Amino acid sequence: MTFRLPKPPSRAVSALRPPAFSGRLHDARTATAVGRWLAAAFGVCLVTGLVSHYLQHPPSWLADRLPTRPVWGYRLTQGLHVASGIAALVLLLVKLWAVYPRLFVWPPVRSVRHALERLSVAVLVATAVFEVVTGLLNIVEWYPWSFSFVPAHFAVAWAVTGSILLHVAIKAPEIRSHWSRRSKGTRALPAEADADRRSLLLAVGGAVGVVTLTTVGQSVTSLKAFDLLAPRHPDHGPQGLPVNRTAAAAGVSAEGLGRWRLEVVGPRPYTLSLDALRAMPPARARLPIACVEGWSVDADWGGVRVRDLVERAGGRPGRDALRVTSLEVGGAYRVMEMGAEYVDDPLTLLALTLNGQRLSLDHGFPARIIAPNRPGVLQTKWAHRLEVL
Ligand SMILES: Nc1nc2c(c(=O)[nH]1)N[C@H]1C(S)=C(S)[C@@H](COP(=O)(O)O)O[C@H]1N2
Ligand SMILES: [Mo]
Repeated sequence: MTFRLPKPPSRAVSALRPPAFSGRLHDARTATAVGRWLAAAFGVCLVTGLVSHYLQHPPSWLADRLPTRPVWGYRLTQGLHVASGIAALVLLLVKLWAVYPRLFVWPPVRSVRHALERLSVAVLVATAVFEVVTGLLNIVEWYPWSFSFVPAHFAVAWAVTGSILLHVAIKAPEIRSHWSRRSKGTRALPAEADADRRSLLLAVGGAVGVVTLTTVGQSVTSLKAFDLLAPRHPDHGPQGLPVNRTAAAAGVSAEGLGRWRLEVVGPRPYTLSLDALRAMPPARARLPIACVEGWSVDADWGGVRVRDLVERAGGRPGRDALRVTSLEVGGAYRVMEMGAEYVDDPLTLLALTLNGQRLSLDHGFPARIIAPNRPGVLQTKWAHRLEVL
């Protein structure tokens, strides 16, 4: 591959001329080959991102009808979301490298149509980079910006989707002629570059494979030995489980917990001490914590069925929703609501133990919520008040 500098300008105007690119891989066939994998990664990201969004913020008609099975559903979709997002990062860099010489097309604008096309590509690049970069920084919990991650990432997802669809529509003739094993039609390309292209695509596939293998162990625990690059390791944390927000960060301290009482508000409100709660009919469940940031781990939880607590307060499991409030002082996850389907599920617990031990303070002592097929952010720790709605 060669990169030729522009010839010395003979006249003033040619000083403005762009560099000449003679690299054989900066062509439409490479762009198509990488682009379709990138589009597939973005497609998986969109679908799994929507699942995550609607599990967290269901519209009212869906609020009491979310599926609580399979219990590992969110673990799968969110694991895919983060893995496909990480793969998209690699693919996006290669795609941008393949097409960047087009930044220098001359003249920069040929017609109104051409100007609009270039504008649509600018929007596509900006929104795609925004999604991948904000997603990546979110999984390492670094927020070097002032906007709120979730609404921004959600809104821009639609802008990327629209830009991709528009781009595919505009480029449809080129995509079609370079899709199959040999480029066809009037824009057929010389075959010499094919060997180089095969090497490039092999390297890209290898890079995606390595990046995936060294991060996916954060959610696919059978591959945890290879989890070298992900921000979390499934085993690292108290009681064999990572912690996103510690008790200290949430402003919850061990002092004062001696006076802790569970308050249950409903037609027949009551309060329970921790000992009284421990004396209730015990229940167990093996369920994952599946964090929106992509890590997830299965654990054995023991405690009391939320259904039993609601029934005792005169609530109607299967009909009534529930609001759970944490001891946490501030924070976006202090108050959580769950629909009737989760309240009713026998696997939804107010957990008191984790893997056979009393919950540690960082995992939500004295009591936390654990429910099947729910995003980790809704598995409220340090619960102290349940309100039947
Ligand atoms: N009160 C409260 N509960 C919370 C959180 C929080 O910030 N505050 N974080 C949630 C998030 S994002 C996750 S992934 C799980 C993690 O639970 P763990 O720390 O026990 O592993 O707790 C959830 N429960
Ligand atoms: Mo989380």
